[in-house]
Amino acid sequence: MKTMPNQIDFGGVLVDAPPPVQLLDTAGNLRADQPPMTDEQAMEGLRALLLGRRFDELCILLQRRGQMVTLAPGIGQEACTVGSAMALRRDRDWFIPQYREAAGQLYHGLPLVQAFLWHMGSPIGFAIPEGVKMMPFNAGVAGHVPHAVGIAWGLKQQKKDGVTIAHFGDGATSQGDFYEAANLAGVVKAPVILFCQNNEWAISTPRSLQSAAPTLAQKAAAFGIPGIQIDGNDLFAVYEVTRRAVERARAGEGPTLIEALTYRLGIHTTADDASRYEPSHLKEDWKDRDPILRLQRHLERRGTWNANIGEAMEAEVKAQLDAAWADAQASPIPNIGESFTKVFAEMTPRLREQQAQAEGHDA
Ligand SMILES: Cc1ncc(C[n+]2csc(CCOP(=O)(O)OP(=O)(O)O)c2C)c(N)n1
Repeated sequence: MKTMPNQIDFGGVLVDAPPPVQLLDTAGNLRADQPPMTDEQAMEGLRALLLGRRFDELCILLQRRGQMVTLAPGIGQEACTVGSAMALRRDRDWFIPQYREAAGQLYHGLPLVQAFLWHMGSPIGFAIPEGVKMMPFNAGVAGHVPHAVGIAWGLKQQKKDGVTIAHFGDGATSQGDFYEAANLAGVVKAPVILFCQNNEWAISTPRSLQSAAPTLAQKAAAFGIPGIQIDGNDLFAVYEVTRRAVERARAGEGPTLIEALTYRLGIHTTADDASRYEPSHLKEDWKDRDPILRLQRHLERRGTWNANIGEAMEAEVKAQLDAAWADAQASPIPNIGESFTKVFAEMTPRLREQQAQAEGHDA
């Protein structure tokens, strides 16, 4: 069925979805005839949201105790990463994170113990296991977007059927790397999804000072690719719109820019004190739009979720986190020189030099 740009086709029923696309309202009411996934999938999504949330909360506590390095939690933004990861195939589609995407990375196959290890600064955490289609997180804002486009273009050249997705923030859309990568992606029709989590802040820079463009999605017009604004706290909207973007990419139609409207409910990083610049009422205003609450409300109405089921899920997630944290603590503390060995498949002369310097001897 031919759909208009702002319509979504659910089993033959066309739903008007003016931007931002929203399929679940904040009360958990479905704004379409049918949900885009089964209740079973939605429960799996809910569990992934919860795992991401509890992982981030635990890591903040561990960082405060001095057991972890500076980290960037994704609290409040989990639907963006989990919903988009649910639209990928783990065995061939690549998830390329910025630095706040743990929830989606765990869903896409990153072992939990590794997620703990990377926050402990261990190079073991950054060595993505064979078969997991993912890059380690990247602290340089937008620095990974060219890689996502490059991998996608490479897959296309090799006639492989995979796509890539790059996650980044509103601030990243002001970076040269973003423009250069998105422009090339449009020209070569790279099978890539450019997923912007507009969480309203780039550390202390509010969205209003980031760009004079009314939406970030409209930047897509300059690259000759579609841009769509969605409700990033709505797991269903994120899943469905990403799924369609992935389908387009697989069909050879090229990239899509998705701007997901969300909010940073937590801190920028553990090195940040948001109370110095963020009006406190904003977080309060957004709390009711929490992606976890919204999905629970929806599933409760369908008879799939209730407080008891919620408690059991919490207990299961906690046990999973406790076990992985115990494994991470038991992991050997690597020698500082090992930090240099996982950068490329083969170490370059410059890396060898840096490794020797760090270890305190001549190369
Ligand atoms: C290239 C680069 N410039 C500056 C920084 C410092 N920095 C770290 S996070 C950040 C804000 C990024 O904001 P945004 O892209 O909106 O993502 P968010 O952190 O909100 O997820 C900045 C400026 C950096 N890490 N990399």
